[in-house]
Amino acid sequence: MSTERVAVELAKGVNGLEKIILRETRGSSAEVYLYGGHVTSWKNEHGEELLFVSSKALFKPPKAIRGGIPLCFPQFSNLGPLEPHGFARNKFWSIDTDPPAFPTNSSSKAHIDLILKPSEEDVKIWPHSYEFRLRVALGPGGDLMLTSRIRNTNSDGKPFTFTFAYHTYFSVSDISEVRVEGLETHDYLDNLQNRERFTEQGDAITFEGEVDKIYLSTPTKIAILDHEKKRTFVLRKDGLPDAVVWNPWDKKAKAMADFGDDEYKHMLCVEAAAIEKPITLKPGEEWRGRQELSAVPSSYCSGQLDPQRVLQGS
Ligand code: TA6
Repeated sequence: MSTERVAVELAKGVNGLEKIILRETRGSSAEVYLYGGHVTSWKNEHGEELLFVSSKALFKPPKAIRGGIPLCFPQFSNLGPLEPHGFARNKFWSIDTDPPAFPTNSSSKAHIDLILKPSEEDVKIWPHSYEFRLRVALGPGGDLMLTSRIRNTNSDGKPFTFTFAYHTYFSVSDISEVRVEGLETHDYLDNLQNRERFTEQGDAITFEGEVDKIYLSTPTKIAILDHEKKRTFVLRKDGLPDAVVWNPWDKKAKAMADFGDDEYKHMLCVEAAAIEKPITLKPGEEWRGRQELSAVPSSYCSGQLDPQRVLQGS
C-alpha cells in the first residue's frame, strides 16, 4: 500500500492535537483525536465528508469538540451530578497497544484501539476505577464501526452505574428535507418538556423546529434519509437500546459559541444510547456497546430509498 494509503497513521491535527487517520483500500477514511477519543471525520470513497463538525468547533481542552462523534460517559446530559455528558469527551485517551482479543475479526486493517483509564484526579470526581476501550474501524465497504468495552476494575468490590451515548453529528444537506425512519410509534422523553413521556406518531420524523428527544427501546436499526444528497445513513446498534434525536434549530444555535448560527440546517444528531436503564457493572464485569454507520446512495426511483426495505434488509 503506497504511503498515501497507509491504513493507520498518527498525525498532528488542529492546534497540534494528536489524531489517528484511518484509510480503507477503496478510498474511505476516518479521523480520531486522542483528545476525547473523538471521531471528527468519516469520508466515503469519493472523499465526501459524512459527519458534521462546526466551523466554530474549539479543539481546545477542556471544551469538547463540537461535532463528529463525542462520547457521553459515564453520564448522559445532566442525568447526574457530573458535568453535562460526563468527562470521557474531554479527556486525553491513549493508544491501546495490547487490547484484549476482539470479539469479531475484521478483514480491514483500518482500525485503532484507544483506552481511557482514570487518573488520581479523575477518581476524586468519579470514585471508580475502570478501563474504557474504544475500537474505531472502517469496514471494506467504508462502514464506520465504534465498539466500546467498559470494564469495572474497582479493587474495593464496589459496582458502578453509568449512562452512555455515541453523540453522532450527521452531515445533512438541508434539515427540512431529512426524514428519520425506524422510530415511529416508539415512546420518547421530550427534553423540551421536562422529559415528559410521549409516543411518536406513526410516520417518519421530519424537522421544522428544535428537537431534543430520547427514544426508548428502539429497533437496532435506524435510517436517516437525506433526499437532496440522495443518501441514506443506516445506524445499526448493539447493547444501546435507546436513541436520542437532536437539532438545536436557530435560537439554541445562536446561543452556542462553538456553533454557527445557520449550521443547524446542515446537521442532525442521532445518538445510539443507553439512558433509560442505566448500566451497572460489578468489579470484573464488562459492558459492550457498538454502533455501525453506513451511508448508502439512494433515490426513491431506485427503490433503495424505500426505508422499510432499508430497515427490513440485513
Ligand atoms: O443529545 C442532546 C443533548 O443532550 C441536547 O440536550 C444538547 O444539550 C446537546 O446534547 C449538546 O450538548 P453539549 O453539552 O455538547 O452542548
